[in-house]
Amino acid sequence: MPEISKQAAAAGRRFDTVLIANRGEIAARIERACRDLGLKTVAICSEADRQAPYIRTADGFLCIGPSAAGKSYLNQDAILLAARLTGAGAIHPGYGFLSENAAFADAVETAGLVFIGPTSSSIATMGDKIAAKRAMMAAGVPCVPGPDTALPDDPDAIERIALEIGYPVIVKASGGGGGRGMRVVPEAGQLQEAIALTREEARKAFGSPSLYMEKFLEHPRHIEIQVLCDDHGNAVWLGHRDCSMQRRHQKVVEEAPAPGIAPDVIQPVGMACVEACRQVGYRGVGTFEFLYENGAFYFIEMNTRLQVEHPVTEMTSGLDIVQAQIKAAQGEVLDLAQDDVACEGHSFECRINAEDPETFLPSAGVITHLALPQGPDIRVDTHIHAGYKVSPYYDSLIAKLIVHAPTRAKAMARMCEALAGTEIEGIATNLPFLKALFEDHAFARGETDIHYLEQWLKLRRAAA
Ligand code: MV4
Repeated sequence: MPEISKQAAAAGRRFDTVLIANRGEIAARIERACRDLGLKTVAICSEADRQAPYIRTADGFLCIGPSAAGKSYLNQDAILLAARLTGAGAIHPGYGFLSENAAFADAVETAGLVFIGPTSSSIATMGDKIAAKRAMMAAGVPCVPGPDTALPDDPDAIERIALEIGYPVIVKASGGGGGRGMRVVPEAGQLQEAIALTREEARKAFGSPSLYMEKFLEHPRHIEIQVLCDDHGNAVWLGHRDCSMQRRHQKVVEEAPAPGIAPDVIQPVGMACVEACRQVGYRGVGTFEFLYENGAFYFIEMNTRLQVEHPVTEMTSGLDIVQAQIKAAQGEVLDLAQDDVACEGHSFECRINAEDPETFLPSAGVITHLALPQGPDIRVDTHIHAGYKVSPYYDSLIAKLIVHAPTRAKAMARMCEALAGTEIEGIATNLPFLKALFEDHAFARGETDIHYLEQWLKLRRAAA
């Protein structure tokens, strides 16, 4: 694009007020980033969230509907109307809710507002897992063995693809992701039934029967690469995170960097991610998810949103990822080259959930007593306070405890301190379980994979 029209395009993306289309800790986090950038904020809320602290501290707020998310945080028309009524020029979707909804991003831009995220077409491409894989293979990002095309209908042709990959294979819905719509096939005898079942599920859940097939990796770690891009072809990667500590596809502990990965192993993968961003014209922040097994990386999905665990990367990189995301949405040129990115030390994040530590059932109610840890290199991202009422309507994340230290061992010790300094009464939380996990020796040695936490919980239950 010639320089003049580039500037014109950028000018068209300026805004001075951001509507925050989310709730909880991330609404508070986004509000902070806007304030730091000198932008005004409009908070929206459901009836259940009227008393939340970030509602009071925003420059304006609007209650847009009842407690059920479907009638408030997922109500696109209500959010667009709220933006119009309050004069907001941009909408930040946070994570979850409408953050990866291509139709919403399109509706926001069609209404003449800025969607703080990538283009609707980037969201749609990455939401279609086959299209995403094809784009990644084209850019030289290492992918899991298997075709980057949809499975044919012919059972014999499907069988040949599985044989070529080699059992065990995994069948995934193109419209799925995050653990939804997939099935492991250990051997040929179970292939056709698995295809039929997954196809039907995909048709119902995602409105498309399109499936693809990959080699099933049995003991991988989940490692992801954070990228940051502008609208002018500039892109950088901000290091990597290990998110293997998860239960039922819900991450519990994240860390940066991923332990035990040599710089010369991760470096080409990071560069390939950056190249992929340039090729697809990606804008803003994004995350490339990989499985890592026996020293090799395999791309599985790209997340086109700001992620829950972005703080561990902020701690190691020293960058404010949310501010950078907003500036990219404004059409600003990235003020950072790859050589300027220097990740230092080690960071952990614990997700504190309002849930029963044994049964994991959500726990709602009033927080009667709260003490949060503080000190250098301890960060708490939260919206809760003593007297806050935890609602049963939304996910159970109530706070994120984040620490930073020069080494992984020191960061673990600091997290133990931070957990010891956290007191939450009135509702059940997973604090006892997080404390026990940070005493675990295999975790301390970095010897984990995506199945570790669930096995650890099983053993713990058996011992109790
Ligand atoms: C896989 C896999 C093994 N092999 N793909 C689950 C969530 C979705 N993002 C992809 N997932 C997986 N894909 C192949 N070829 C294992 C998983 C998987 C997983 C991945 C990341 C984190 C946790 C997980 C838990 C179970 C299964």
